[in-house]
Amino acid sequence: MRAAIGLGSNQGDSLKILSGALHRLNPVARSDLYQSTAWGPPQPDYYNLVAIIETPLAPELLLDELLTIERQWGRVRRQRWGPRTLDLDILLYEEIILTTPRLMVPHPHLLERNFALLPLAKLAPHWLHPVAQQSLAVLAARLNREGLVCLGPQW
Ligand code: A4P
Ligand code: MG
Repeated sequence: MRAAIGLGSNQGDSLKILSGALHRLNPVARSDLYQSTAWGPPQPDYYNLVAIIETPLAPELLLDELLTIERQWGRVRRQRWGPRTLDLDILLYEEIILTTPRLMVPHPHLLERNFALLPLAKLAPHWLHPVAQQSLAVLAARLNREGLVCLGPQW
């Protein structure tokens, strides 16, 4: 199954942490690295990128795997939308719509976050957002690039 994972970090050695997480995810495709103004309470800028993975895991089990990777990098959950060493979000999972107490897919903020949607739309422009019923390319064209700086492929 194909899933899109958003990676973010704004604490600790972010580039090393993201590179380590990427290694664990073993993606079939990955975006450039971006620096982006924080969304939520005032906090340092984030480093963000997006990865597409092929996984045999069902969405809930994939979430467990992502939480394990987050913990491995010292993630401590405090404030909602607050600073973090590593944040891994399931942005899309095939064209599935899923809402459980632990998991919402597509990610509820994907369409408003340029640091998630723009890199993902570049990797997979024809992927259909199952709620919006439009391709990522069409949806990304609506967003501006405010606060978003592309740092290139990095590793
Ligand atoms: N959860 C539900 N749906 C999902 C999903 N699709 N993917 C649940 C992953 N997790 C999902 O997550 C809390 C719980 O959400 C998870 O345990 C899972 O059961 P969390 O990462 O601790 O999130 P949070 O901080 O409490 O809130 P939220 O809404 O999940 O935060 P986000 O959306 O992860 O946002 N600004 C920039 N520029 N770049 C960023 O990457 N990230 C955040 C965090 C805030 N501002 C940012 C960035
Ligand atoms: Mg999260």
